[in-house]
Amino acid sequence: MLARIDLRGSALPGVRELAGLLPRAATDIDSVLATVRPLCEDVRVRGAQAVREITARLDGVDLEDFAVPQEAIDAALAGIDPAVRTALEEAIARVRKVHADQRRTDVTTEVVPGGTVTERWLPVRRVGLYVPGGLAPLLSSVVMNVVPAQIAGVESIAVASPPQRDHGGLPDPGVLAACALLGVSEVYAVGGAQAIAVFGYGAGSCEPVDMVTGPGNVYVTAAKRLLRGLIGIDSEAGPTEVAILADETADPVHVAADLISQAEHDPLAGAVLVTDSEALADAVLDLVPGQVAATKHSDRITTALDGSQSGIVLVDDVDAGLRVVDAYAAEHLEIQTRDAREVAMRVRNAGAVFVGSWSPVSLGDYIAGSNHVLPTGGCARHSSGLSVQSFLRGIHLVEYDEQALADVAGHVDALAGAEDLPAHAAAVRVRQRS
Ligand code: HSO
Ligand code: ZN
Repeated sequence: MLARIDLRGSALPGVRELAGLLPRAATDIDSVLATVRPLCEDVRVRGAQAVREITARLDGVDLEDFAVPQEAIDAALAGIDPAVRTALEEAIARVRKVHADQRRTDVTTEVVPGGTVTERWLPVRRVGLYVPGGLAPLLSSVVMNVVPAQIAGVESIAVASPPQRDHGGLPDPGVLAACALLGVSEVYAVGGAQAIAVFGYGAGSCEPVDMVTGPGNVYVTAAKRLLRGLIGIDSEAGPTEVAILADETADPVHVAADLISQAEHDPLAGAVLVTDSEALADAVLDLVPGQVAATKHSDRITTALDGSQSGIVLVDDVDAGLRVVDAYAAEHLEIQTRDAREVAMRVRNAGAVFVGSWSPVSLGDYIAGSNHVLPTGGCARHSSGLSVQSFLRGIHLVEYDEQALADVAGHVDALAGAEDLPAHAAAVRVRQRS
């Protein structure tokens, strides 16, 4: 349970080498491409009939039409536990509040008198949002995908989620209820790689989309990789992970609970504690077995915590800990140290940072207002979580008048000459009055 990795006593290696020493799941998307490619191709060629056959084979349900009727969406909302409905409404309100502040305004820059460049921000027209079924029906993921798309101004939003055998082949009722609360009425009962193919190529009543977002298993991710280019994707999501940077001021009960909460997602989930306190490491190791035994999904949690993607990393001090968590670039990073905010402000790489004792990851998963679709597998070194920006494209509008063009023609000549592209220069020169 939670292997120890001791990095104390000598200088830490460089970032890449350090990252290699840290526990992390290796997901091999390439190995499933060979399975996923013919499946996507089948959906492209045979459309709805292929979807029906694949769904029967993989999900064990035979659906004449994988489009979810509006009555089923309405019924799911009517049947939802009132406490869940109220919580979802509050989550939607908070996520909307944060994401509303991400709106971009068009900016015009006067480069020279008579020469301007305007950056316009335009939404993607149509997006497909994937909501996994799998080990848990992530109704909160509906909120995290739909809200930023709506605020960006996406005009057409479709949701796909796997059909559930025990719900008459419909997606999970909580997922449908969340769609209803968000005003999304185009929902498909299709999961896995075939869902991404339906979005990419169109099938049945589902028109092709321009972009797909949302996490999924390795098959979903492989399909996103295959169709990228034809459609935009948010990211290739891997198993979820949390890193906690903690010192001796952290409460080991909290630390253990937070490691376990992410491990609950997936046997491949990663939970990593980075600490300069041997006493904290020992206390957490003492507490984890009891907390795991007391919770429902102890089997997959145990697998995740035992796995080579989880562990406790001992470092000399918080500065060294910061180097470690930056090298790891966690999807979720908790800072449970003295002066947590000051430490958090020094973090460079993380999908989201949870500061101090009262901001656990699961708060952000549901209702902090932040987005929970975040870069995994070290992608936080170069990518951001899902946001309004994810659904916008910036388009430059270039507007020069005759004089402004004439003033810069000599520079175009010089650069076009250097690139041996004289026709480029000529396109400016023919406009000049001699
Ligand atoms: N921790 C997950 C999101 C989630 N948790 C949804 C519960 N429901 C990935 O960020
Ligand atoms: Zn979670």
